[in-house]
Amino acid sequence: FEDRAREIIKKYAPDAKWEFPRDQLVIEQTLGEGEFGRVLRAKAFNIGGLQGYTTVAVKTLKEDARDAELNDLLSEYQLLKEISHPNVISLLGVCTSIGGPVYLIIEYAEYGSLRNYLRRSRKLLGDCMDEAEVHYDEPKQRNVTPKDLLSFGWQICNGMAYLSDIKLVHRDLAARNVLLAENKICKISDFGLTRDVYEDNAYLKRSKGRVPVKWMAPESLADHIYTSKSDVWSFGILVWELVTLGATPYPGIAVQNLFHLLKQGYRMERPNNCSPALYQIMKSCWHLDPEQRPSFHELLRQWEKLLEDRT
Ligand code: ACK
Repeated sequence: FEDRAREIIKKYAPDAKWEFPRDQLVIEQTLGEGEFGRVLRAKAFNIGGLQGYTTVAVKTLKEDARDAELNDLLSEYQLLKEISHPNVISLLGVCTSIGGPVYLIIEYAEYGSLRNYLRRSRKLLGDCMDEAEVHYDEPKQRNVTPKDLLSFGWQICNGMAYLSDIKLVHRDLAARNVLLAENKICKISDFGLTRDVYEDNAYLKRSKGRVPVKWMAPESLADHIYTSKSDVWSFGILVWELVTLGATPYPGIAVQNLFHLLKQGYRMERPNNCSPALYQIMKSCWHLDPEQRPSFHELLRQWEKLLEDRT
């Protein structure tokens, strides 16, 4: 694998601008693991113009990863080099030199994935009604308000509007692929071609890789067509995840039946405590005809109206 890996790495011409010295990176712990990939927390010394040690996240491969996964990691690197937006995760550096594994160094998001954040806050809010009994691991986590949820939706929409402007189709927009950084800033992450599974079973195993069926537009399911309008469909599902504090979409429905149900016009109903205006936005993302769905820029305007109406 080492020799082949070198060949693959060479293809992605080393880019001195992004190369970071391995000896200035101190790995601290594993944040998450998939079948072939691993996300680590580390401290990087003098990275990206920042003085001293900065906490960063490092994406790398596990020992038994194959060429395909290395290709994916390096394609993600190529994509991230071109991207710069406050609501999209940013690349800080890369280690591709001989003498160690390939490391993709990205911004660290202190609250982790939005899905896990939402689910943690649900426990704090609902399951235990007696405040005194709640043990807060993370005091800053405490107050997730309806205003936060609206802010998350707006930020994600903002990041997606940028990605659609630069003609980048995400293909896997979901709360598990949005990270929450300091000051509750949403960062869209994990775009690329195929991706690894981390801890949840949202992906249906298929010969061509794994498919996040419940987030996918009908045209993606049927014909593998991916556009910014199929990302809009997934955004609608993500809004549903926000409102339900990280529930799994289409509860009780088997993924095998979903396509037919959608074709027949079935859509998820309005969740409890979701305003009719917000439900309207979600539903508009779930038009069978991609052309009829709003663009991310249109969604952004609608979202801003929603925010204005609240104040
Ligand atoms: O919810 P989590 O703790 O946040 O679990 C997942 C896990 O790694 C696998 O994806 C976490 N993770 C991924 N990227 C980052 C990052 N840039 N900063 C902090 N945590 C991250 C994610």
